[in-house]
Amino acid sequence: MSDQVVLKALEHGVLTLTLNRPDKLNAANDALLLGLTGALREAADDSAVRVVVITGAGRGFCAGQDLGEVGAREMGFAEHLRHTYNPLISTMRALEKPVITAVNGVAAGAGASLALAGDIRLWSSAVTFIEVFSNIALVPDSGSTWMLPRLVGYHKAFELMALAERVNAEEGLRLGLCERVFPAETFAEDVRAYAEQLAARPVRALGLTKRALNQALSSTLDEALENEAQAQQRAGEDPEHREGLAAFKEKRSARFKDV
Ligand code: T3D
Repeated sequence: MSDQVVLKALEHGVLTLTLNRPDKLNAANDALLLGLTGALREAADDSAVRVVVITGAGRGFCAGQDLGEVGAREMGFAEHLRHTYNPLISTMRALEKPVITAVNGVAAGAGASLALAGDIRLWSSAVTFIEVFSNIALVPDSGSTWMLPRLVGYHKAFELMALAERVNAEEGLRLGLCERVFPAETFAEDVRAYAEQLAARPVRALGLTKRALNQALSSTLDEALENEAQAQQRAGEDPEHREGLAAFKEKRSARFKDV
């Protein structure tokens, strides 16, 4: 077993980042958080990376902050969040490439926030999702207060946070916390196939789409229309668009990976 807390593997345009502290359900220490953020920043500049997958080793996805480290550190909570979790979530949201959170098992606390922060959330049938913060009398962080009410509405978000209710995969799909649920037995293969399918799409256009959607979450309609115009100008000048048009005219599948 590697002693690296974040494992990296690049195959067929898919960079898989695996949280690797399985004995603690991948509870996050600073090395894991800073390592994951650093790997995402590197992925931004690496043209070989078309899609990023974040997943966990062992039976957990991420159990949130490593509680063994909280008492030992000198930083206050706010400073710690600004140093670790906040840059991680901001980097994921700003990365102009699709990020899949492949949630293989329990996702709790900041691990639940991380699970929600993907552009596409794929869950194993074995997932338990818990906004667990109130069990230790903390406040949801790492973007949960922003993301969860947008997905389920204010009232359900408050209930999930107040009671730290366990959400299983069936309920998570119903609530819109994930896009797909795959059987636990075939989860790794199903995620790989899904990610490779996504990597064959026009990923620069998808990056611009991601940016425009994120801008639109806090803009007026007129601002969104202008952002779309600027993004479309860039997409329209990209070789991906020429390949898409050529493929349409030649009645064949587009080969976006080649351009
Ligand atoms: O500035 C800041 O740092 C603030 C940021 C806060 C962000 C947060 O994420 S706060 C929330 C922190 N997380 C939690 O409170 C979750 C604590 N864990 C649990 O409630 C349960 O472990 C789970 C519900 C996640 C899973 O339960 P279960 O029964 O499937 O597993 P388990 O037996 O409890 O855990 C397995 C092992 O992982 C166990 O170790 P052991 O006894 O086998 O040696 C357990 O102690 C360890 N573990 C689980 N979660 C954490 C952890 N170790 C450290 N930190 C954890 N968060």
